[in-house]
Amino acid sequence: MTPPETAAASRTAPQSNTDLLGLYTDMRRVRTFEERVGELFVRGQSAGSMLHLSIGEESAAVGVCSAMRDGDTFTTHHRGHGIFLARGADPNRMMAEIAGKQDGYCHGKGGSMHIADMGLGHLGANAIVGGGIPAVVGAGLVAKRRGTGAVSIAFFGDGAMQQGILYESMNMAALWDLPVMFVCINNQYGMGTRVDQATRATKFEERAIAFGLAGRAVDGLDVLEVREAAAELVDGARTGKPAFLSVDCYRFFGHARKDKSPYRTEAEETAGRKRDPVAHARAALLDAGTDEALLDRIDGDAATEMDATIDFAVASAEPPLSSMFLDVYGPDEPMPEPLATRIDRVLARE
Ligand SMILES: Cc1ncc(C[n+]2csc(CCOP(=O)(O)OP(=O)(O)O)c2C)c(N)n1
Ligand SMILES: [Mg+2]
Repeated sequence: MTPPETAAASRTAPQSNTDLLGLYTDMRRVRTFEERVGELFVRGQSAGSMLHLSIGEESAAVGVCSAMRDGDTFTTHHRGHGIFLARGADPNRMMAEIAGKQDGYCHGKGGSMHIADMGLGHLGANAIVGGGIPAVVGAGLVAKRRGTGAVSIAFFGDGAMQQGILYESMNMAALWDLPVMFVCINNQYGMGTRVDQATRATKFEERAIAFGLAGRAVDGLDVLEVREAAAELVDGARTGKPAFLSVDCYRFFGHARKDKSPYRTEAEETAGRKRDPVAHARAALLDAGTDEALLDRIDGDAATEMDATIDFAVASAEPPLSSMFLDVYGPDEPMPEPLATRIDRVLARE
């Protein structure tokens, strides 16, 4: 086995964690972060009421992101905290964003579902199902024309498999040989609709192959399997062979925090939650002789790190009202007149 990586090392360079211990560390950080997001919600400190946790889907985020490199870009769907974290996001700034605070990635104006950061290649989370997909085609076209060698990856859920924009995007990516990859995180549900109630054709990779892409499906229980397939497909995409990967997993909890999943049986949920990629990696590490105390330390480090994100987010200031229109319009757009000034002007006219 390769030498153990520390949690600190994984924070600065998560994409270099090719060994199972590194992948486990990153998955544990994602899991713990999401648990803390749930806590922030229960405390009434999150901005808005819609929070979508990626618990159960950590192997998709960490496995795929471990195959990306600096300069690559990506978009996510509404369940994208884990993906951004796996790409190296600062969890404090993420939690502050989810709390709608000034220190967040978008100064609290994006919130959970609209986090973006060009510095880390995050072109934006998107609350519209399939909405983030076409942006990676544009990013792939730019990368190809400029010869940057970058790949652009769209992460989305199984619900987006029924959206027309995906097929327009896959067609164009294939036609123009773009360095683009499409990653479907198939957590078996789109809100309360099970995937086999949404479509007859559940072998999603076959649809991508029909459009001329390299298409694979993997079991998200095993992060190494995800990583291996992702590495091969990302490498291919980098040389102009666009790709599609479907990662099979289970959404452990409701669609959003208020959804108690009345449409699922307890037996189904119990069986689904046994498909736990974090527990699976831990068991594999123990089987391979990894010291349990080391794993406990990794878990403890993640808990300490993510506990602190709540304190950070709560202590962060609200964005001032005067900043309402900042970062919202393009740099060349004229700033709209503040509402208060407009009201004063209208009242003064009467
Ligand atoms: C175009 C569009 N239609 C409907 C919705 C409402 N909606 C929000 S999330 C969601 C389900 C998405 O399921 P999936 O893509 O599988 O992602 P998951 O929530 O499972 O991660 C729906 C229908 C939306 N946001 N956008
Ligand atoms: Mg889904």
